[in-house]
Amino acid sequence: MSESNPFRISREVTEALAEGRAVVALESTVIAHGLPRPLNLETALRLEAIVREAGAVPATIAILEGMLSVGLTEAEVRHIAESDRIKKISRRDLALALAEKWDGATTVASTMWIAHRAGIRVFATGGIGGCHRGSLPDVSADLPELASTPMLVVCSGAKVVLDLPATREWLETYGVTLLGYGVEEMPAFYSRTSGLMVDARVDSPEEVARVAAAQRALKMEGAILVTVPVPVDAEVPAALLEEVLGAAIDEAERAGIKGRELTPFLLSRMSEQSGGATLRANIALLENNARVAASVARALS
Ligand code: PSU
Ligand code: MN
Repeated sequence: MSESNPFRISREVTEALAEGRAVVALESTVIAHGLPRPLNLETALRLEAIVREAGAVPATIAILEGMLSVGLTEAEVRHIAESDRIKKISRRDLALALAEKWDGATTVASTMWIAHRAGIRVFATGGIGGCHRGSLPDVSADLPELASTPMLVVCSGAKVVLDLPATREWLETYGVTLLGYGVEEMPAFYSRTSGLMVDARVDSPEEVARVAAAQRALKMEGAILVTVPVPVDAEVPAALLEEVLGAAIDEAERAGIKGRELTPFLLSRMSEQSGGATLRANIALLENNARVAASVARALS
C-alpha cells in the first residue's frame, strides 16, 4: 500500500489545491533541528497561523512512519518538534525513509521534491543550504533541487554560515533565477546585506507572479528564489555576527563536525554566543517570509 502511494496529503490541502486556492509549503528541518525547544513548536504553529491570516493554506511537510506527509495536524507538528527520534531527511534519504518507515524532518531539498509532486507552487523557508566554506566541497542538496524543481522559494538568501559568493555563482551556473523582494542585494540570512547582487528587484507579489508565469510558459525546470531580507529591527549587527560566526566555524572544525550535523551545530552555537540575537533574527525572518509567501501564493491563484 505505502509502496503504491507514499504521499499522505491532508484533506484541507487537497481541497485547496483542487479549488486552485493559495497554498504555501513549509519545511520541518527548521522545526526539528534548526530551532531550540520550545521555541521550535511555537514558531512552527505561528508560521501556519501567519499563512492562514494572509489568506493561504499552510502545508507543513514531514515524513511520518515513512509517509510523505503534506499538511500536518497540530499533534504531528508537536511530534516533529518534541521527539528525539526525528531524522534530518534530505533527498538522498527519501527512499530509505519510505522503506524503513522513519519519522523525519524535511530539508529545503526534500520539501521541494515532495511539495512539487503534491502540486504546490510556493514554499517558504528561512535560509537555503548552499556551498559550505572550507576546502572540502560540501554542497547542500538544496542547490541541485533548486536547479531542477520549478517552484517559487521564498527565503532570506542562503545561511550566512556558508560561502555566499560561491553559492551565488552556483545558482547562476545552474539557472536559478534570483529575485530581491524590495532589495537589489541578496540578503544574507541574519543580515540584510551580502555585497552580492540579485538578478532583479521585485516590489510586489504580482510582479513575482508575472515572473513565475513567464517561467512556466518557457517550461523552465528550475526554481525562482524570492529573497526577502530579515526585518530591520531583528537584523544582527555585522560586528557581532562576524565574531560569533568565526567562533562557531572554528569550533566545528576542532570538534570534527561535518555532514548533516554541521548546519544545526553552527546555528545553535551562534545563538548561544550571541545571547539569542541570531535566534530572534531567525524567527523574525521565518515569520516575515511566511507572510510574503502567502501573498505571492495568492497572487498566483
Ligand atoms: N533555514 C533555517 N534553519 C534551518 C534550515 C533552513 O532557518 O535549519 C535547514 C533547511 O532545512 C536546509 C538545511 O535545507 O538547513 C540545510 O542543511 P545542509 O546544509 O546540511 O544541506
Ligand atoms: Mn552538507
